[in-house]
Amino acid sequence: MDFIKVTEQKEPFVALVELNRPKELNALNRQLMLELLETMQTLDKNDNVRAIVLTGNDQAFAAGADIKQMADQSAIDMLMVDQFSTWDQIRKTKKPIIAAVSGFALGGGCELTMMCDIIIASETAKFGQPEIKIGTIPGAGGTQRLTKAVGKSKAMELILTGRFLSAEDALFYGLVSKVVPVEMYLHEALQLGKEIAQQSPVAVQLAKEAVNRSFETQLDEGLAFERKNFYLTFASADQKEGMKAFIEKRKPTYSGK
Ligand code: DAK
Repeated sequence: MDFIKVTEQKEPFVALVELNRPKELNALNRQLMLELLETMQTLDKNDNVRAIVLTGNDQAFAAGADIKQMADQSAIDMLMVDQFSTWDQIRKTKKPIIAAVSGFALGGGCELTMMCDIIIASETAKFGQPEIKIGTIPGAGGTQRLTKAVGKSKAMELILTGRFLSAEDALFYGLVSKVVPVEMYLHEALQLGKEIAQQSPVAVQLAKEAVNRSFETQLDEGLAFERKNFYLTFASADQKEGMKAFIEKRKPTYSGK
């Protein structure tokens, strides 16, 4: 792997995935996205990993898809080669992903943070969809996910002007769940990952699916989906262990079965 670094932290099972193309502000070229997809698919299958933290560096989470690689492409090239399908597949990762964001999270970088499940930001984080400034529009979910996260008026303002959203404003509008000093964002995200990793992996996966379903369905259908996943947790040893441990006043030990 040239552009992705993975570190597994044992007890309790959090994997740290770092985007590693610092000179280009982690611009997301094809190779990096393929490596990221392969990494996510491998971690998804690894029983020792129960939560994933995805980060860049203090200066940039990612400044977008690689403009130099895209500039001369034709619409038909993009349609037929379907090189962007990696983005859709990364979204299918079943384990929880926490984005730890500092510096630029722009264009595809911002869209990648929104494909994650939780965003923790440093005070220096800058979110934006500046594609309009280079004559195009968001292509990996920005018009949809940013609108759902911050509301229509703010999303329109950001997408039609290319302005950046500060960490403080991102918190105000509900795009991120916490803002901390730059020295702390990674630690904060890893701590959150550890807390999630202590829960039943079966329940975590079913809960993630159910929350995500709320973006795709009407309320009735979403509620029915949630109900089925709730019932399904009762087929797990973890649910039996969790409730038994509560009654016996001890900490549960989850097997992920
Ligand atoms: N692509 C390629 N290189 C980039 C880059 C990018 N997005 N962003 C930065 N770099 C490179 C710069 O070219 C420069 O390289 P050298 O010239 O030194 O070789 C180096 O990183 C440092 O950047 P700057 O010198 O520009 O640094 P500054 O601090 O002055 O400015 C900046 C930082 C982030 C404000 C600026 O670099 C910038 O505006 N970057 C571009 C931001 C942007 O427009 N992002 C959106 C790109 S379009 C899709 C999936 C994804 C997408 C579309 C479809 N499908 C699934 C269909 C995504 C599209 C996009 O993201």
